[in-house]
Amino acid sequence: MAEDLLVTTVGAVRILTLNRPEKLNALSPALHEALAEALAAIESDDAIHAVLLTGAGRGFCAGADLTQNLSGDLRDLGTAIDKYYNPLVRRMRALPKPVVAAVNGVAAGAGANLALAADIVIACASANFTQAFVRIGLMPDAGGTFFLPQLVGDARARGLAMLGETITAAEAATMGMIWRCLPDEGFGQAALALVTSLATKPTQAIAAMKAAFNAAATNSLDAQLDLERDLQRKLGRTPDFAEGMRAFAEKRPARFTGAPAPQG
Ligand code: T3D
Repeated sequence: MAEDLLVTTVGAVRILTLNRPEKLNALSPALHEALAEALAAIESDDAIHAVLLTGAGRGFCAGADLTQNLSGDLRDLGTAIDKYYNPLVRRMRALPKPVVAAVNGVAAGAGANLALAADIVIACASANFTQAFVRIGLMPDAGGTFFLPQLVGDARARGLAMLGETITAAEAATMGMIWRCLPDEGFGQAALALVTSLATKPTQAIAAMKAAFNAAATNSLDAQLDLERDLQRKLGRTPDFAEGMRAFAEKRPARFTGAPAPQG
């Protein structure tokens, strides 16, 4: 049987490919468990600087597997959310490395919100997004009611959630839901190029940005200014900052290593 999640490494990039194409990569318990294991491995691997999340076949992810999830103890949807969806979103947001979602096809329900939990979302022109929950009597989960208003504003978030309409990747980009809509042709290579470029950037700075953007959702301006000061102070002590300054003075591109600041 094919693995539900394909895990490959290209340089400092870990590629996670949801691999249940016959079900548009719907999230089964086994796929959730594979994702949790893969993200835990990335957390503890200093050689991995960036993550690419994508789907096999014509879909990105059709959300919860409606043929598997709704049985046994998972009939209580809160149990499934506690066990799988919330840890997944928390893990992606807390990971001190950038996650790029390359949406290669339909992203529906929790599949759409899984993409939105990434740091940067790109989608090919033929991809689309739908908050499909309302069609089956549910509400957005996997962080949808948090991410959507932040990204597209309250009016559009409510429209998307309550109407459950499908929007194209181009519309998603226009309304600020995703970073960019790219042509279908060469999408895989473009996604890899983007994440490879992210992997060469100063890892500690990217991690600090991620922490700051996460905190901004709930911080006051005062608290956020203090956080920026504290994080920048730490970055000022990293070898990557020293390298960035040297490279500037020498008029050459910086070669970052991602090494942490020396202790003390
Ligand atoms: O249970 C919990 O864990 C709680 C958490 C819930 C979170 C959620 O995500 S709820 C929302 C779940 N997702 C959906 O409601 C979307 C269901 N799928 C669709 O509406 C449509 O499939 C799509 C709009 C995504 C795509 O439509 P289309 O016409 O391009 O493809 P299709 O023909 O509908 O699907 C292709 C196959 O994938 C088909 O199988 P078949 O008939 O060829 O054997 C279809 O049944 C299967 N498939 C699609 N989505 C799912 C799925 N199988 C299982 N689960 C799915 N979510």
